[in-house]
Order: sequence, then C-alpha cells, then structure tokens
Amino acid sequence: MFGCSEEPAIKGKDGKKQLIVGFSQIGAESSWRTAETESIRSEAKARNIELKFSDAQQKQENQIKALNAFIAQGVDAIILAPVVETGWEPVLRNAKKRNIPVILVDRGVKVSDESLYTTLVGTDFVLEGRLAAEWVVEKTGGKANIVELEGTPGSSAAIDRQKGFSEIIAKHPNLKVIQSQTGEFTRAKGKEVMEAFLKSSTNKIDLVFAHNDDMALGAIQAIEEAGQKPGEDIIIISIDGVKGAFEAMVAGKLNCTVECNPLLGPVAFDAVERAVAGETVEKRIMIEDKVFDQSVAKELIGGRKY
Ligand code: GZL
Repeated sequence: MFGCSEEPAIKGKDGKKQLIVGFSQIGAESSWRTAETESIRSEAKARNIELKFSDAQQKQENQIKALNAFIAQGVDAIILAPVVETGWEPVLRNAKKRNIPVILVDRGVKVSDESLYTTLVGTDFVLEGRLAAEWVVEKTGGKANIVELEGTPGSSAAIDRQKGFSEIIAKHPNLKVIQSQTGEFTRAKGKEVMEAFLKSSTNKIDLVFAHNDDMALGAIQAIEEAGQKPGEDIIIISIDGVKGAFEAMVAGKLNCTVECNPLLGPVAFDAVERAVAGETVEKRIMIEDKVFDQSVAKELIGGRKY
C-alpha cells in the first residue's frame, strides 16, 4: 500500500537491520527439550536477533498456526522443530512463496520437495539407535528379554531410533523385544508404561531400551516401586545424555545413555544468517553423538552443559 508509514527497521550494533526469526518449538515434554529451547533463546539474544517464540504443546496444528502467523508477519526466517515427520507441505509451500527460509532443528520432515526447507540441524537418530543396540549386545552377550519405551508416535526421533536399534538386534536371535509402547518422551508416561510392562509381562524383563532419558527415569521409579533394583535386576539404556541421566548413572540406577546434543542454537543461527544472506546451506548439518556409561559418569557429570 503506498504511503503507509513502515515501522523503521531496528538496526543492530553493527548497523545491519535486526533479524526477526520465528521459532516453533514442540513443547517442554523433556529436559532435553527445555535445554534446546534455552540454547536457541540465548543464542538469539547473543546475536541481537528478535525471536518470536511459540510453544505448540506437542500439537502439529499449533505449529502450523504459528508458522502461518510468522509468515504473515514477514519474519526473515523460521526455525522449526517438527513434532512429527508428515503434514508440513502446505505451510512450507507458503513460506517458500514468501521467500522465508525454514531451518529444521533436531527432528526431520518427509516432503516430496526438499527445497521446501533450507537445512536440518540435528543428530543422527538411526546411529543413536544402533549405538544403543551395540552397547546392549556387549552388555548382555546377545541374550536378553527387552522392553522398549518409544518416543512420540510419528516423530523422526522415535521412528529412526527404533530403526537403528532393531537393525542391530535382528542379528542376535536371543535378544528379544518382548513389549514396545510409546511413553511420549515424558517421565510420567514412561513410568506408567513401565508399570504396565512389569504387571503384564509373563517373561522376565532383563533390559529397558528407552528412546529418551526422561522415560528411562520414569521407568526407574516404576522398577523401584515394584521392588526390583534398576541398573542391576533390570539393565536400562536410554538416549539424550541429560544431567538427570548422569545423576542416575552415578547412583547406579541407569547403565548407559547415548548423547543427543540439544545445544543447537549456535549452529541453527549460523544457518539462518547464511540463508538470509542468500548463501547456499548444506541440506544436513550433523551434530556428533557420544556414548556414556556408568564407568565415566562420575568424572564427567560436573562438566555437563545440559
Ligand atoms: C531429539 C528430540 C527428542 C529427545 C527427547 O532430537 O527430538 O525429543 O530425545 C525430546 O527428549 O522430547
């Protein structure tokens, strides 16, 4: 519209127009998630970037609403942690039409046209599942009844961790996943599902594989309340590497955690700034994972950043 007085662009310290970035976060379901949110919030502040934040309470429709609002506001870029893999094409096409780059963090999307997002910054979930299974083979000598606490149904984290874990377990006929159910990445639900596993299982449960530490911590509570010793009577391995997992390993209740680094803020905003400057950004920016078991927990816990 002619003659409308546009808001003067706020200049950053370096005289450049201050970037405005919309961040659609899944929620606050786990301590990993809150660490990721803090990393992105603090990095935006450090770079003098205005961050419009939306917490979707685990609902994809809330994320889609937030993205459409960011697009209508004409943000310079969007950061999206997609709760599930599918259902994103229409809103991503809307962003593309307005030339707004979309940087995915931590979880991926399934789209027919990869140009609908700029890059995915995150760890390799299939590898995390494989690393967990390889540790299980080593620890059990290839023989155990396993129960699996799955993450959010339809999320790339749950799908790919289960894929990686199953690939390795399939090579060992005496490693059997006897029950598997979603604990939705939360401590409360992880406890509830573990209680049900313990009540209903006709076979002895030797080991728990949890797709994240928060569900493992819930399972630990359930195992203790059932009168068994977590970490001894039932071996427990999970993924994320949060402080609570290190505390549980020091206490001898968790046996191993595969790190999935949530401190994605700096790498995510590097990608935002390159995309906004019109540079080509690689489609996948991988963050490295490490495996930590009880033998190193005590010496490392003091240095953990999340
Ligand atoms: C992994 C992330 C997962 C974590 C959970 O990148 O998507 O979601 O493993 C979190 O703790 O809830």
